Amino acid sequence: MTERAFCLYGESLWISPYVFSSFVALEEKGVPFDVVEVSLFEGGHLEPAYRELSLTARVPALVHDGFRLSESSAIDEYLEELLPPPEHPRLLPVSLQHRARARQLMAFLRSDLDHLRAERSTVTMFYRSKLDPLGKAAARDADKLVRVAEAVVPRDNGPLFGDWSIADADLAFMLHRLILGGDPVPARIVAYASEQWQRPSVSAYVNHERPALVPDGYWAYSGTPRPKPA
Ligand SMILES: N[C@@H](CCC(=O)N[C@@H](CS)C(=O)NCC(=O)O)C(=O)O
Repeated sequence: MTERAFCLYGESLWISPYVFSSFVALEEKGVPFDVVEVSLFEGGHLEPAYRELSLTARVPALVHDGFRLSESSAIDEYLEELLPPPEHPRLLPVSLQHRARARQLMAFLRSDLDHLRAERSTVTMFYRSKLDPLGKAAARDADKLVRVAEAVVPRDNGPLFGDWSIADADLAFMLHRLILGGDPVPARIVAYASEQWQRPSVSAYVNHERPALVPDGYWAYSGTPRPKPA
């Protein structure tokens, strides 16, 4: 299957915010790793072999020397503890309270803003589509996201906790749903998110080669249930 100690199971369009987070974590740690692309639209994640490997039958999943782990934030935390700072680059802030705040933000980004996620899906980020204006509920989510970002992004628009952390990558990803969609975002938050988008570990995922969409669009894959928006 893989020659390297770390193997990340991702999806084949390179549009998953969760695979993104774990990919960035591996890149930051500087360990060699393989990526296996699972086609969600062909139901690859529902195949017995993948269900055997992933507790949740979702991507990402990390396999490390035979140890299998699902859930992107658990993978991020596992890598941080397995390859701890200062010997290895840090994913989470030094201070206990900053670490708690980073986890707070990561949990929020994974559990809230469903309407925004639906109307500014990651397909719209990476396969530019014509977008309708945000509906009422999604606009409320957008306001909430911007309010949160304004509260946590420091005045100098630099990383959230002084030094970079994986929470910066996760927040920048969510903000780019709006930025790439042409939705209004305050200039200083755009400056923050754009700076994060340039980080080499982040841009390695963002600018990864992607396959063309089938002509009828993203949902035209036959025989598979429509997935939840990522
Ligand atoms: N909470 C999970 C979410 C993972 C997730 O929803 N992955 C999506 C792709 S973005 C997936 O595998 N969808 C297929 C499905 O749910 O059937 C994490 O953080 O890893």
